[in-house]
Amino acid sequence: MPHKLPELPYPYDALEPSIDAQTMEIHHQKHHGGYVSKLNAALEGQGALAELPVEQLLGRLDEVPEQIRTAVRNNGGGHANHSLFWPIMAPRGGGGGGEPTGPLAEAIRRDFGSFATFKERFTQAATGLFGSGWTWLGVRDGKLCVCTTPNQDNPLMGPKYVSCPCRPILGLDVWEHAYYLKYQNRRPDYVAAWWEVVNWARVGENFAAAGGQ
Ligand code: MN3
Repeated sequence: MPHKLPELPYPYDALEPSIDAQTMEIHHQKHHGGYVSKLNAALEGQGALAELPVEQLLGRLDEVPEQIRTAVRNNGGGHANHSLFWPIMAPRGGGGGGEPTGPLAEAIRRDFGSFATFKERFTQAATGLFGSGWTWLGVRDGKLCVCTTPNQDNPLMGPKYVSCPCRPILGLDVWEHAYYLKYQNRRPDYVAAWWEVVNWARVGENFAAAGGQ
């Protein structure tokens, strides 16, 4: 099986009270685990395609045979999205919350005016997204951008598949499975609590790896 469910970098209850332990466990084991096993099933017998790291696979969807392309798009996207999502969170007071520092903080000021303006735009995008999907902070043409994708689409899929082709460095899962047990229909409350567990050090590393400056 080429793709594996990554371990969480913290225990299931580490993000309480922003995200409850039961949601984290089901989300990681059942939802993310399901994407991984369905991706592996779709890629069976696909040779070199099956050996690609998932981020590269998403950038080469055109090369994926048509009969498995939707399965690879949905489940490969789900695997990549959640693999980015877990490490950009950390416990409150244990690396989570606060504001970014260093080059990322400077780039946010440059491209959005202030951290507060960025946070407001990202929050509006996340709460305004209809149905299931993701909100992203990404790097595109050397600039930061905020955008959304439906379903499990990932910005790395490129312009043929997504409206915001960029290198994502921060992602927020706004599928109901990410928050419904604790927040029910109150997505804005989930988004507000999520800011308290964003691991800005990790997002800064993603920014550097994406060539941001
Ligand atoms: Mn999810």
